[in-house]
Amino acid sequence: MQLFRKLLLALALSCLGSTFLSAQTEVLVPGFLKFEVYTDIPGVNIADLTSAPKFPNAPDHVWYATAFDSRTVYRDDTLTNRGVRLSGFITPSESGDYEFMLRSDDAGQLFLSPDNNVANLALIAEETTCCGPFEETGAPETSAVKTLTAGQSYAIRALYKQGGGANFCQVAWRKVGDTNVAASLTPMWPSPPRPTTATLLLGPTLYWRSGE
Ligand SMILES: [Ca+2]
Repeated sequence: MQLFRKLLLALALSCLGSTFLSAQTEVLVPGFLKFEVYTDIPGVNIADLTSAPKFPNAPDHVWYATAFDSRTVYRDDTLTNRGVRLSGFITPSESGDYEFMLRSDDAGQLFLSPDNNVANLALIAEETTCCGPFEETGAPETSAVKTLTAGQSYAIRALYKQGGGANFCQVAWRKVGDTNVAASLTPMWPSPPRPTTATLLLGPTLYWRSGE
């Protein structure tokens, strides 16, 4: 019984400690991207989102996406007039040269940092109108080749603006030499990969950091 009480106390302290730490320090949660929603903003352009007074520090909702795919949060097209910021980090399991592809409805932008510092995020791909599949090399929706190192974390971020109709933002990646056509790629998924999708074998780790 004494051992049981000790275990309870240890658990309680652990919970208290976690609560305290979560308010005081950054917490990394593997497998998720932070999904910040800014509602009641008309328009279909990224500037409609970024010029809104509530952006970026006062989102109306904060959710967590389980892939680089807004469909893991918004599973249909019923919601309108909102912008979303997806933020996190990727940690590739294989060093190499990669391209990143963005598709969104409506406009979207994709940013990548050369390191884990969000201050170094830079625009690497852009959808200025909407929709369409993942595009091949050279399209504005597809980044230039980015050389990544296994085990290193890189800050990554996407913005998209939904006016009406279809509502999604998805990001895929492809290692140079991979012969899969861009349009066949599926959105990035955290490891362990889904077993039926060959393009997921690269095994990214997606995660978010609180306070960003
Ligand atoms: Ca739309």
